[in-house]
Order: sequence, then C-alpha cells, then structure tokens
Amino acid sequence: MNHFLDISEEVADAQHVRMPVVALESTIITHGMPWPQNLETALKVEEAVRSEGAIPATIAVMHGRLKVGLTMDELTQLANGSLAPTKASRRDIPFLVARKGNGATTVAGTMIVARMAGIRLFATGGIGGVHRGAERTWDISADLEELASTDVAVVCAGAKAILDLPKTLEYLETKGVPVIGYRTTELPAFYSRESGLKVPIRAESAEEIASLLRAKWLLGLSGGAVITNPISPEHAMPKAIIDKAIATALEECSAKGVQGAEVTPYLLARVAELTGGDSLASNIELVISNAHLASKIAKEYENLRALESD
Ligand code: PSU
Ligand code: MN
Repeated sequence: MNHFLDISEEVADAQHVRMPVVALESTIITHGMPWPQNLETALKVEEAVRSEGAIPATIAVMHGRLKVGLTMDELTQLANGSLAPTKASRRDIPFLVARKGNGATTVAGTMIVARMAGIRLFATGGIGGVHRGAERTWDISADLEELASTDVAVVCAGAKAILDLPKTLEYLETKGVPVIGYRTTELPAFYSRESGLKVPIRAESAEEIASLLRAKWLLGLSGGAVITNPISPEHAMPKAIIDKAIATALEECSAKGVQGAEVTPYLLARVAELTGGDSLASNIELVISNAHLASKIAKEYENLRALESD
C-alpha cells in the first residue's frame, strides 16, 4: 500500500473478509455523460454491483489523493463538475498527486489505482483504443498499454466505432491481451452487438472467465484482459443511425483540429447529441449490465482463490 491511496472503510472491510470488489471508473461520469444522468448512472452501477453481493469501488483522484470507494458526497462533487476534474490517465496521475488536483480516472488510470488497491475486476462502458486515422495522428489510447501491463480485467461492451476496431484488436493481440467474448464469438461494438470482427476466445459463464484470469495470473503472465459483454438486443441501437452520427462527429473533430485527450470526450459528446436521448439510454443500460457481469466474475474469482487457499 502506498501512502497516496485512500481506500474507503467499506472497501477495506470487504477486502479483509475476501468479499468480491469491483472497480468503477470516473471519466465516464465526468467526460462521458451529461449531468444529472451521470450521477444517476454512477449510483445505479454501484447498486448493480451490490445486488450481486459485491462491493463497488469507484476510483478518482481528489485533492491529490487516490480514492478507492467514494461517498455520495464525493460522487456528487465529481458528477456536478464543481471540482473541475481533468481526465486522469497514466501520464496525469503524478502531476495531479503532486499538485493536489482533481482527476477522473480513465480505464488506464482506474486500472493503475485498482491494482495498487489489490482489485482485479473492473466494469465500464467502453475502452479506448486505436483511433481511426491513427496512421496520420498517432492517436492510440493509453488504455491499450495499460491492458498490456497491469493485472486488472476490464468488463466492457466492446469499443465504440469512433475507433478503428480491427487495429484495436491487432494492438491487443501484439501486446498479448486476452479478449474474451461473453456468450459471443463476435466483438461487440458498444451500442450494437455486431462489428463483423471475431473475438479470439468465447466464454459461456462467469466461472469460466474467472478460471481463465486465475490461470493467466498464476502463470505469471502479467497484464490485463478485456471481457466483452454485448449490449442486450432490446437496448441496442440501429447500426445505420450510429454509423452516420460517428461519421459526422469524426468529420467535425478533424475540421475543428481537436487533438490529444480531448478527442474521445469530443466524439462521445457529439455522437450522443446527434443520436439524441436514445444513445444515452443504451449507454446507461450497457454499463449496468457490465457491472452485473464483472461482479459475478469477481465472486467466482474469490471462490477460486479460497479453494486454492491463496
Ligand atoms: N469510450 C467510451 N466511453 C468512455 C470512454 C471511452 O465509449 O467514457 C472514456 C474511458 O474513460 C476511456 C477514455 O478510458 O475515454 C479513453 O480516452 P483516450 O482515448 O483519450 O485514451
Ligand atoms: Mn488519445
């Protein structure tokens, strides 16, 4: 444990008795959804984790402290923008800690802090990846490098088609990151269940996924894993509508010269605006569904640990 880490009492107690704990990110709250749906969603996601008998640990940097498990007050302060949190990925964490700043952790940032706190499972909506046009812009999310090296498994609904999905899969393959389809052989594309791309591993149950993770880490093969959980058919969006919104958002993004860390939040906000409230509703549903699955896997993972008395 390092002395920059603040693990909430509830999370620490859960770890003490080996209850399953699931990490949750905060960039999705501050840069991924509008107020007040962002706070409502954060609370529903925590509730989903609890309903499975696990404990949620939402992660953020607040006043330079690496927080693991937030109070209602802290969640509200993050969600309403009053702390003006910046996106916190690997490169940003030391600066925020040194300056006692506020940051909302991305997938990469959340994996780092979760690992420090000894948490193995993490639920979110979508991961960052290789952006379209990366051969010109070199825009590749730090999430991919984190998955390559940090021992945390991320449950998501695949990746949004704002990214170059084939290149993102190639990158993960090069880095040795297992990509698992939960009850699917096709990589889900966030709002829709189809991408036309295959996932290398299909798993039918949380238990199967937990045993794969145990094997990976017991073998000393460090790094994360991506577990893709397709959005339910009743909440999925028509592909034609999403594709059109993404094309418009990408054109605007490059015309305006948006660069660096601002690219993803810009694209997410524009796609949400262009598709109206429907996409936000889908987004909320899929994060909740991922929280349920991550909790089930965390539970099975703890069961395996207990059996192996590790
Ligand atoms: N993709 C989504 N929703 C999100 C993000 C990505 O569909 O909220 C957020 C996550 O926090 C992810 C981050 O880690 O954006 C990636 O940003 P970048 O591309 O700048 O690495
Ligand atoms: Mn980027």
